[in-house]
Amino acid sequence: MADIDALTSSAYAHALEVIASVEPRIAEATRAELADQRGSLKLIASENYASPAVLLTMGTWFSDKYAEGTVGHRFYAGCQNVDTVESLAAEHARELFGAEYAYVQPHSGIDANLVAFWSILAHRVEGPWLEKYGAKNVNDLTEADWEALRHELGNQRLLGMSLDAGGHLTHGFRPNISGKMFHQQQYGTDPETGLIDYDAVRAKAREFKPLILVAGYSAYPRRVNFATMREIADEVGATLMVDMAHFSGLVAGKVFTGDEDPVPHAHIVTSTTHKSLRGPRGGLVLAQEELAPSVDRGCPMVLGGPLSHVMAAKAVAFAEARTPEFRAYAQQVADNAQSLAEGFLRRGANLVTGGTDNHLVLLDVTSFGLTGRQAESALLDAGIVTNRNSVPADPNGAWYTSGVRLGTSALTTRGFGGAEFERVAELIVDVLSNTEAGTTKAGGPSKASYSVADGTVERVKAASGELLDKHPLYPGIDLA
Ligand code: DSN
Repeated sequence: MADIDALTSSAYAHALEVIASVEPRIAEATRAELADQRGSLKLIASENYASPAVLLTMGTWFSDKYAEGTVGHRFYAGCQNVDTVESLAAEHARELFGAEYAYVQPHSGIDANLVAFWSILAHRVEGPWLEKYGAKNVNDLTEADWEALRHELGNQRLLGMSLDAGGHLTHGFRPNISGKMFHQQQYGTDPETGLIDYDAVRAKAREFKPLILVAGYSAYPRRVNFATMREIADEVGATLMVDMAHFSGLVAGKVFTGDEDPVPHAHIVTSTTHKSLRGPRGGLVLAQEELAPSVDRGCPMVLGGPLSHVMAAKAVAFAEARTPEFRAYAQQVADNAQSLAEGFLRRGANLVTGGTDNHLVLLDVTSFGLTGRQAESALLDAGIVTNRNSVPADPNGAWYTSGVRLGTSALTTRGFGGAEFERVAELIVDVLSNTEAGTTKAGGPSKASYSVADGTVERVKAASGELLDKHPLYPGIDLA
């Protein structure tokens, strides 16, 4: 059996030499990035560490091939090997998630959502319209009919979770294209519990009658009942679209099953592939059979040419996610989030919804007298990488915010368990309780400046260094 660590180490050492022969500063920045990632506590809930096999798959000549279209139906010649890659990635995705159809071309989560929006519009609005006019495609319509169809396509409704309740920008947030291309309304969470109130979602859906009901989140620390969401969608004639970008690893790893697994319940499911799923950066759409023909038009309808090297890496990552080891990993991600939350609660910190049952924790930092921005910066000084995040009805808005979002996917990949996450909570509370908000030049309270008490950064860095040394990142890669 080959020594995979030795091969990986040698592959990267040689690759960096080749890069340095052309642009040494890029080779240097690449080395520095590995050192930074190795030396910090990465708690950004949307990040992870892909395996060397996934990373290496992205660095090949598949990058050089154009392949617009779909498997066996390309706008370019010579796509036989891309067809192999795309078919394999789609097959793995279908089997991993038990989906009827998988589309692996989206370059990102936002692209995946755009493909889903357009495929729903094509299926629900454009298709019936063309049928009414006996037309095969829009080129067969008169100019006046085309104008009317465009009006109809641009006049549809979308109901999604609001950004400050934990939804994503692309779920109808007004400044995002999704909030401009649809008439949108948003559902929030219960002001007391911070949880989704399904009766309130139902009431809003009955009143608003959306074409698309979007479920899923990027900063909601709880599970969602997708069976109930589907009931609501069916009741009002909506298409249920679930964006599982954040928790697709927990779906793949069978932590979320039954009503918590979106795939059997939603008409269409979108995801990224690099968050809890631990693959390359990219997007994915899973759909029920009836939507497959319109999803298949994603490129060139919405997307540029597929990134064949990334589709290849998706195939490798999906193969990894089908193993028992990945299931154990996914369960550990959820268990570790519990340990992190309990560590905070034991120290009197406030968590949105009072805890978690997925991979993320949303810490409300107002009790420390800080904004999210101050907390994020102070933590970074101490080598703890997080991102500030709004809390529901956030008084500090989306820029300064009142929260910090923390996820367990990346450090679980490094091998952190419950005891380590309990210690991480202790270190974060140590930093925040030793940080003071600053003042503006005019002497008023600042939302950005802060000061950390002497000795805190050194103390916390030393403690986190011990944790990181016990669980090295990419131990097989030695670039010395
Ligand atoms: N940037 C991703 C996140 O952090 O959740 C979503 O777009």
